[in-house]
Amino acid sequence: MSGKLMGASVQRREDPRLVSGNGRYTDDLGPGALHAAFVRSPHAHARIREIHVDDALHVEGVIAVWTHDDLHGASGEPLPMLLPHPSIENPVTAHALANGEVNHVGEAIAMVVATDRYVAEDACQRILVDYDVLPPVIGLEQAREATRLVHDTAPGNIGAHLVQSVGDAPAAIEDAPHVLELDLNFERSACMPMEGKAVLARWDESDQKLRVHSSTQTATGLRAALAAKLELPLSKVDVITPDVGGGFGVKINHPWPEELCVAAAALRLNTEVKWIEDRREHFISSAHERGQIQKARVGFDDQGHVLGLDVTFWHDHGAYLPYGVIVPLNTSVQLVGPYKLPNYRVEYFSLYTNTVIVTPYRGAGRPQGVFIMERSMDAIADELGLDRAEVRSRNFIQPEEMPWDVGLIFQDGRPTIYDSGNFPASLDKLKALVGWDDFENYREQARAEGRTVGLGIGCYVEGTGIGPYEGGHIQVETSGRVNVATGVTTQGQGHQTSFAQIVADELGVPLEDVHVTTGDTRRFGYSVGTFASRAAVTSGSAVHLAAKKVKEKALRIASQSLEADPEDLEIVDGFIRIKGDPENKMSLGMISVLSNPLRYAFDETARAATQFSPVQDLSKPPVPDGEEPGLEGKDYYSPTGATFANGMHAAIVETDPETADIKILRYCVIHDCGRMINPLIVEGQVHGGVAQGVGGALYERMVYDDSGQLLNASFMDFLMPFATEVPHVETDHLETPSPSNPLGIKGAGEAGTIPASAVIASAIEDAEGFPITRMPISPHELWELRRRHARG
Ligand code: MCN
Repeated sequence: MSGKLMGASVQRREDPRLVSGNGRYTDDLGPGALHAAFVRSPHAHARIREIHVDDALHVEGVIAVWTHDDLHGASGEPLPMLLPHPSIENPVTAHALANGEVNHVGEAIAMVVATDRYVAEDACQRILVDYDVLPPVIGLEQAREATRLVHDTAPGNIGAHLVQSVGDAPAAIEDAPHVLELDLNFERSACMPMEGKAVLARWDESDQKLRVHSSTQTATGLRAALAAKLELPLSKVDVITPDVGGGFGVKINHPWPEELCVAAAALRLNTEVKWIEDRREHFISSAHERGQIQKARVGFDDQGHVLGLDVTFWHDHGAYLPYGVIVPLNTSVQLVGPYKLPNYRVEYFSLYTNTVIVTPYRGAGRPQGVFIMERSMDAIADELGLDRAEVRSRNFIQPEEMPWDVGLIFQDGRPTIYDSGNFPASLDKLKALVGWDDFENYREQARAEGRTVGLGIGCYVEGTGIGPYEGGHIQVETSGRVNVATGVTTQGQGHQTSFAQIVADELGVPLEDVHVTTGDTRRFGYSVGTFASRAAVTSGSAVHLAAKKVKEKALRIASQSLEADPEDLEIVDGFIRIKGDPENKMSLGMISVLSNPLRYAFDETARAATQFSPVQDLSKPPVPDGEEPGLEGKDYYSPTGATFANGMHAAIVETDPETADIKILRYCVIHDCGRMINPLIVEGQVHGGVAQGVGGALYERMVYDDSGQLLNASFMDFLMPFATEVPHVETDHLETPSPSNPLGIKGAGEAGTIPASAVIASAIEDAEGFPITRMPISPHELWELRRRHARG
């Protein structure tokens, strides 16, 4: 690659359109569509005796009312388990519409299709459901007690259970000179994309085809699920993602009940139906995450080397288990971070509760795991009176020890092998950036001014870029326009810019000539989707490989036309020319013309191309024998394992002595995602991630009462950080390229979120002088902790 654009901080090309109100989201489409609304359970746990729909059917404008019994064939069966795993002992998934029982407030029971949403909502009010209300299981304490069960088929409320180990942690801890026990809990929270879930489905009777627009993160997955559930051939379903206002994990499809019901309605009613999730629905019927009770025992020597770590945690996965165990698996495997753990044992229980289901939310279990590891490091340092950065550094895996086998199985079923990273160098950079060695002076100064400040630190390693594959297709039009298609979807990550940079570099064309399409099954049918910070590694590599193919083909054709060896050719500014003879050149558009069997002189490029093939010979195009028509190429990239991005964060906080208000004064990030395609985009990703991490540390939690009602299901009550609460993020990079993919990339999309809670807890603890063991922490809770601590 010429490297001109790879690594350049190009402004995101999609932004002018999006920030000037010209984005097109699912709700902007289908102006004449019918609208769906859903009747949802007001109870956390109940049997359904009867559903009376007659009144609703008489409301003017109502076209259809469906309950479970109206979902025929496969669509009436339970929704699939997206990611099965051997640790799943008692799998239970929901039906699209409740089948005789409900297991959380908000579970869909009936669907109304009407001429507009108002009518549909009004009709929902006319549907009467008779319930036998059952006592619910709310929160992990009740789930663990298991005096009540969410599902009779899941004894102990256990969905999944796993023990993983390296060495012999209990024995190592037994023999260790120092042992600490820590409780390190995380409350339930959720990501809150600006746009909720959204689906618009249209059945085309003439083509016998279903076209679905969706704000999904996994277009091909949704297509496959809908085809299977609606018993249609795959080729009769198209899924298109228009602009999407954020996903953060909650828009990975299994499919969602509403998507299936709306698509089924479009098909059966031979029409177009739309459903746009409202905010309350997003709170009570989408997905949450983070809720875990975690216990750790750590044994260490006098120098602070960890000799053994034994962790048990309980994960709250809600009422059903459609997404498998990605979240607890990530906690258990990735809490190891940048450290050598000779003896490590982890056991998790993934438990059912009568609350909203869980999907992986940005970071996906890693923030909880990093909280365990990093709080342990701080506790060790405090116990031994050592510097907290020094303790970390004594336990680091060294760069020359890469690749490093952690000894555990990763979520993709392969061994967890760190491919690259230089943790000591990252720590040095972080210490310099935050002014680690000067902090005690700063603390003294602040103290003299009556201010209490603290410095916190957190490190993490994150497996990114998992397989099994992604692909890329590139086609050069005769005009020279380069069309790139890849199957991953985009929710705001800037793929239209970063993938265009990769292709433009490889083909030697201006960035403006390259146009990227994502998330449209009509353009690219084989894909896994956007999650787990995987698109840059997988799709990025695939479009790079496809561009290489196109370039090689272009050089072969140009070599014949220019009568020169391919090695003597170069591509500069979209023209292939003979090295040292810049006048002897042809554009990629001209090559595209030559490689088209029917090449009439429609336009300037085509006419210009005829100089290389003056005789119109319809029997054979003027390209080397065996070349397929068209200047295009397709390739796939299949990683051999995850690539491990990593980073270190530090924060300085100030806590108010009176009100216990917590203010982040500085937030510093050293980030290693290998070679950066676009540092500006990476920094944007890191900043957005830190904002979500700050939310998780200080504000965001789901508050359920004992009956399973979510008490803060609106933005009036669910606190998120405003721009005023998100600190300026000071970012610096360390690029240790991944040896496992052609461009040396590691993922970046979740990095900012992962260590934020650990770092902020570390800083508050440093300011206050007592342990912070639970996230999030509000000023009120800090104030209570102070009182408790003062009392001893
Ligand atoms: N990138 C880069 N150089 C690298 C790595 C990445 O320039 N070495 C760029 C990529 O080209 C891409 C962006 O950074 O433009 C993110 O790439 P990657 O880390 O591969 O993440 P994905 O594209 O797979 O996106 C998924 C990731 C996840 S898992 C969540 S959750 C998340 C996130 O992205 N959700 C987001 N970032 C988000 N950003 C927005 N605006 N909205 C969301 O919903």
